[in-house]
Amino acid sequence: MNKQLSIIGVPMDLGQNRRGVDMGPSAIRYAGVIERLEQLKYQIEDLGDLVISRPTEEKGKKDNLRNLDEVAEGNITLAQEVDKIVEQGRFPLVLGGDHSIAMGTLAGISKHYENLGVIWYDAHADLNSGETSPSGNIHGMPLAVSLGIGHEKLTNILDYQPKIKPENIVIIGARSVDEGERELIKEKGVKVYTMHEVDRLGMSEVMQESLEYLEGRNVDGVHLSLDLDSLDPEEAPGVGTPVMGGFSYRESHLAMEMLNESEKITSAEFVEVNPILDEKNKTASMAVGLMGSLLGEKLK
Ligand code: Z70
Ligand code: MN
Ligand code: MN
Ligand code: MN
Repeated sequence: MNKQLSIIGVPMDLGQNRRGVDMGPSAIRYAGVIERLEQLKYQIEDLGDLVISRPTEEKGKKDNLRNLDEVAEGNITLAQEVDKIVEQGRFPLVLGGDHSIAMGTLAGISKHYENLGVIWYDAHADLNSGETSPSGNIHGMPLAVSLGIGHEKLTNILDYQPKIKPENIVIIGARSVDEGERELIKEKGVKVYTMHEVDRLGMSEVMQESLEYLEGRNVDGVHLSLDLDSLDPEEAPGVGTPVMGGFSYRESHLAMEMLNESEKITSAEFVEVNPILDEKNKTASMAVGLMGSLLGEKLK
């Protein structure tokens, strides 16, 4: 693992319509992320939180894209910062914020790779566009946008597209997928382990297969995009969009440990922590626990 790590917080909540997820970076910091990773001998550069424009009222939903201009603007800023981090040979760790920020993160990272792989650990597929979205929430669109599908203001962040190839993606934990997303998954051949498949195979097998799959694709880096709503809301209630039947903290730990052992992960983001809906900051604490495992915490 690259021991030079840069942390950046993105207080973005305009990609959906429940306030509070903009406080995610503060909650994760409060849960001790820096101290936790310092113990693992990382040399940490804390870049603080980005300034995200914060309209207090909705800025319209033209083309079924809520707050399009503000979300695009914030993601361009994030993309530029992440670009610099990777340029300097450092590992970017991005703290969300709603999942719309994955568009900016991937834009900044993928420039530096020929064939980036992505693990999308989420209850959702985030493969909507303005045309297919039931909500108009851009946090349900970042994976499609990264494939070059969606509004030009989003797909063309940092002036190139697409950011990733559909066959270089593995979605793990999907259990709430919209009709348009289902069609796109089929059409593009995106690899998906639904919750049903994780239950049948077990997390260990799913992670092993996922890593082998990406290796077979000859990826030259793997980005982990982890939406905390992948976890069960009984355990992690502090998320914007709770969906019953999620992962346990324990099996998610196993997933993170296996990713660490693979030595394939080159960047990561943890998103959708909403402290307003949380209980005693436990969702943010779980995020920090999972980061610890991903980045090499071991019991022996
Ligand atoms: C739904 C939509 C979503 C995250 C919810 C939900 C999408 N598919 N994504 N929470 N992170 O509105 O597009
Ligand atoms: Mn998501
Ligand atoms: Mn989700
Ligand atoms: Mn959400």
